[in-house]
Amino acid sequence: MKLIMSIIHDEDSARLTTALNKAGIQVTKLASTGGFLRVGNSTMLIGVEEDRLEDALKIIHDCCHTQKQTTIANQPYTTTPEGYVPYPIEVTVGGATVFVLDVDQFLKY
Ligand code: 2BA
Repeated sequence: MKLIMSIIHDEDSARLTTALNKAGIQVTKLASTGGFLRVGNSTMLIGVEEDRLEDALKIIHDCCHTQKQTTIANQPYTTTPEGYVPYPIEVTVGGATVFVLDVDQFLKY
């Protein structure tokens, strides 16, 4: 068995959950926060048998889209007598950051 941990944009989470459920793949959504942008994203925990792994990865690929987001850079753009001048930078987020882990044991009590 494999555990997929996938960090995705909040906006994609409902579409992804629906698509996984339609394919008979169970998922748990965790509310998470990115360390760089410090805004909310979603972490999806998906446990699958190995023969469903590629199905699950394809669904994640198809449901999650890249997005551009703007943040304030934490490095000064210029130094002035007044000091620090913050400036906006644009980053491309996602579609999905995916980790695939081996599962030693899967138990339900
Ligand atoms: P954040 O940490 O909020 O990062 C959002 C986006 O900002 C990243 O998109 C990337 O394009 C950019 N970024 C991140 N760190 C940067 C840096 N030091 N300098 C310049 N740009 C930077 P993604 O790479 O698609 O990542 C989306 C979210 O996935 C991340 O949100 C984080 O929550 C998670 N993530 C990505 N890689 C990870 C990793 N290796 N370990 C754990 N979480 C990860």
